[in-house]
Amino acid sequence: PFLASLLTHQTFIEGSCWTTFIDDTPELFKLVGSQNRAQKLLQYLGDLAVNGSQIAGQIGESKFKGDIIYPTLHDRDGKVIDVSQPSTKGWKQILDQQGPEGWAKAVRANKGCLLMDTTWRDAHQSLLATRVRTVDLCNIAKHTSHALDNAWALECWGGATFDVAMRFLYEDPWDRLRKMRKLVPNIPFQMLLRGANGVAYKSLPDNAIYHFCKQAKKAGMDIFRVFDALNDIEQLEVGMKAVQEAGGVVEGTLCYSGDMLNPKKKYNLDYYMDLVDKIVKIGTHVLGVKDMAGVLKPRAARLLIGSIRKKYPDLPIHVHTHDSAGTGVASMVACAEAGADAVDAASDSMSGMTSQPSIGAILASLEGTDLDPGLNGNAVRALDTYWSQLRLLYSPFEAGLTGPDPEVYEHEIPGGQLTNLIFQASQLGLGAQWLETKKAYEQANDLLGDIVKVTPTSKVVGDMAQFMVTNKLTYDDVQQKAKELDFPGSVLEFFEGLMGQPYGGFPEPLRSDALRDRRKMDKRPGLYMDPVDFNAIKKEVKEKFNTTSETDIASYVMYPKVFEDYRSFVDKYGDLSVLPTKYFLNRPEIGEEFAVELEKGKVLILKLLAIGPLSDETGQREVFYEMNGEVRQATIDDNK
Ligand code: 3PY
Ligand code: ZN
Repeated sequence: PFLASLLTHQTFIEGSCWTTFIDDTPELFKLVGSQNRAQKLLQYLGDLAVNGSQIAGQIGESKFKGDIIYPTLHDRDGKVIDVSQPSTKGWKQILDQQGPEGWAKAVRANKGCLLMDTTWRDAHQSLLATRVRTVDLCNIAKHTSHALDNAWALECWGGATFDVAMRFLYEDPWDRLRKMRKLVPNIPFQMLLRGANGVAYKSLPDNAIYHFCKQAKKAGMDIFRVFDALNDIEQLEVGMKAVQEAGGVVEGTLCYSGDMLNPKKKYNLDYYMDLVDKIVKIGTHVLGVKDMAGVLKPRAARLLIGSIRKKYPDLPIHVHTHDSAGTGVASMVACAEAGADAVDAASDSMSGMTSQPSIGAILASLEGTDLDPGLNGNAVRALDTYWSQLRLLYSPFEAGLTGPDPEVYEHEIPGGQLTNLIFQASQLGLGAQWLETKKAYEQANDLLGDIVKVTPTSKVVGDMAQFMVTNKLTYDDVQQKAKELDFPGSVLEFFEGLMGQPYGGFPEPLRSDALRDRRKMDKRPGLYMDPVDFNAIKKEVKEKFNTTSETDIASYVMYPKVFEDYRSFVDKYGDLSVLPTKYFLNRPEIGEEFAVELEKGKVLILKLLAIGPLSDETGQREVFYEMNGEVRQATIDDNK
């Protein structure tokens, strides 16, 4: 292709070629580059045509295959809003002008209860296995900047989105953040940070967390909800300090577990108030209350938020919940009435059950009261027409939830994990086993000492539960046979102390019996780790991946293997973030024409022509595509 590009270049044809012509004519290489990219894309499309989607976890094809219809938004006077440009007015401007402290004061002075929309992060993490792609966020970004112009924030990054972007979507999470930021300049961005675990599943050296937060702030992040899965204050402090140093808004967060109203339960009001005191002492701009399983009942919400508000009148409070039991709207309204400054909600079509409660329903409940969130309900509903189509586009990742599960008050499985476990059980056809797993989850939690359950400790309890079901072990069996049992890796890591220290200590003798001669850490894991040697890592990343980007380095430090696999995929297929989701997940019909913009102004018009017969010799097939009027073919291994 390079030779073809050289031979057809006008200067070359005219014979006025000078000796450094090749060096001075970068478009020759660009042509080669885009031809290369086109060929790689063809390879992906060919693979999809022969073998079906390679996106792990996909079951079947999308329920929506039409062209997406974009909403028309109207302002409060009924005038059409021009969405060709994003809105430039919102809480982001106040944050940028006044800094985190000034912004926190302005938030406290605001009469209404603000809403954070979680559709871009937790809602799809909880309902669609975190599979929503950058292109689908960017396509609705300008509309969103108008419809949610008075929102507290858009939760759009962190949590599982970071690794899933690379692991399953073959995208760079940092690229997503930068793109979204450009398109939404007026609404603060919020992310979820797992304290000393960053966005990983166990602790990293402290300097890795500091480096990560600095990059995130630089790429456009504003508010960092920092939690620790065990409410271990030392683990939490690492994340909070890293955000502080990066110049971000610190939302030091307590994770709500159990039932505060039940005197027999471990975590009571005194426990939470003591935790709030500790978070405030470290220094936080906002207090986050994170109800990851959706077990904060309205009456408990009123008591908890009311008590915090009374003790800390100047501290902004931001509450997060999941609607698993169906009480999400009632609980969030109760929080607003008790003095919360902001609560979380998701676009109606992406809300309910294991996701956040419906933004439309919360808006309707608060509209016209002193707590009115200040959003235009018509525009918010219009925005949701986009998400109703997207929900069907991503239907291959639905877990098949059919209704609320008030049993969550017993098993306390966090929203995202509940979806995953149901999905796994239905994939394996284990309906009855699912009921057993739920019961085993409760028992596993008791065995582990009734711990706070959220990523990564929720995985520990889930793994233990599945281990008990698979090996037909009762609660007593586990205790009695602990010295001989081959416990799951995550359980051993938890017992070692790699996820921090649980409130009330580790269960003994189970911990010692399970660990045998493995180490026991009785302080936070970061104290046992050497700092990341960033000079050495930089060299390694340059050698292995030919990049010096600080965000690539941050990805590699957080997830070395995932990053490596992601880069090999991109080497093979190119950057697929440009491919519309419909064609990323589904094979087109024969003869169906579609366009892909490889880069600005470089559009490919593609049409699947035919899939050739299977060659007995090679086990391959030829796939024929028309690409900008020319027939192109790709040779594909048939893996079926
Ligand atoms: C995460 O850590 O990804 C969570 O969403 C926890 O609730
Ligand atoms: Zn959540």
